[in-house]
Amino acid sequence: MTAQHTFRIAAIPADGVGVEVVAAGRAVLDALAGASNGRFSFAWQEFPWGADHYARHGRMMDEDGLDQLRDFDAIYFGAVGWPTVPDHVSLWGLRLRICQSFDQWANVRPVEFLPGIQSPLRKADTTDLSWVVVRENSEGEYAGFGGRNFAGRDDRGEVAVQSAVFTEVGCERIIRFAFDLARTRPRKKVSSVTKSNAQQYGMVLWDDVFKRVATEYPDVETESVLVDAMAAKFVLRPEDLSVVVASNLNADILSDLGSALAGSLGLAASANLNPERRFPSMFEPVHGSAPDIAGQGICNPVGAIGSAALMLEHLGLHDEAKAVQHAIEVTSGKGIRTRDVGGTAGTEDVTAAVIDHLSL
Ligand code: GGG
Repeated sequence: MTAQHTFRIAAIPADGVGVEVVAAGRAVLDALAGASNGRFSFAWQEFPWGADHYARHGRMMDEDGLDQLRDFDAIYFGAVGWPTVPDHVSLWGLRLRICQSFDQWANVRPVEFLPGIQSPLRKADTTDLSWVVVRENSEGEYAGFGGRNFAGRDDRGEVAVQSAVFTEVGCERIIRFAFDLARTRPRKKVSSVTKSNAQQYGMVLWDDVFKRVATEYPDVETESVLVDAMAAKFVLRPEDLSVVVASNLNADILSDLGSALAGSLGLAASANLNPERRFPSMFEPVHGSAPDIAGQGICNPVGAIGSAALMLEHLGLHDEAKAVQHAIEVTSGKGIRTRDVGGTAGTEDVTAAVIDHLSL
């Protein structure tokens, strides 16, 4: 990085608690920049897209929104979804449009257990647990192929078809990504998850590619597990996990389970990566817009702040990323927690505590 580097970041708070948690993450990043003695800064541009934009313009983002985003160093996203817009319209109109158009094919979702936070797992100490769910983020069950109103053969009423698409290239790149990630972790292991006993085409292709790629990584342990068995394993043998790679839908479900086991969905961070860096990558908490608690100042900002740490890693600010993660751990260890994880602190209290505990 050259001296006084300015990173151009597009902020898309979008809906509900997305607005509060993006403000929290920005405050942490701006505090870091302020303490960097001019070494780096963030030039933010905020995009007011989401359900309100839909109400005014009939679309979740500007028509040329992708062009507006293309040249940013990264995108920092909040959450999408609001009761006034059908969920499939808001999701496809914003989050998925960005992920798929910018070929952010690797969605990395760490499952981290923080000090002082009660896990529903029946283990005396969970702070030694840590695994990463790698979600295929460009195809599979989210390929968007299908339709409604097919004529049924008998008296079953309307018929809808939703096709999953698995390509050899798509499977291979995400599986290789998982193996490369496993090599950077203390436990070098990849668990591949499918439902290939029932999904006999796409997921058998995935299994075949997994077996082939595994031969190139003899130093990495492997297992192939059906998704139902993997859900049980998350609960019963989480210490046996390191990198879990799965299709778009299966990984989405498993990562929610993982973050609930770690204490709350509000804790989980994620990175939607375009590993080739042809397009900007996007960083966002795993959680959605939580309309039931939006605007009350009580939502958990940790998932969004952790996502800001993942963004710092991506931008090459490795020490700063570690500092943010450390500050999150100190804050939760000191009992400064929102109510979803048993505390009484508000969103801004937790954010201020993380900023106070940043040490570089
Ligand atoms: N910050 C993540 C988010 O907004 N998620 C909303 C959602 O409904 N996601 C479903 C999905 O992407 O599969």
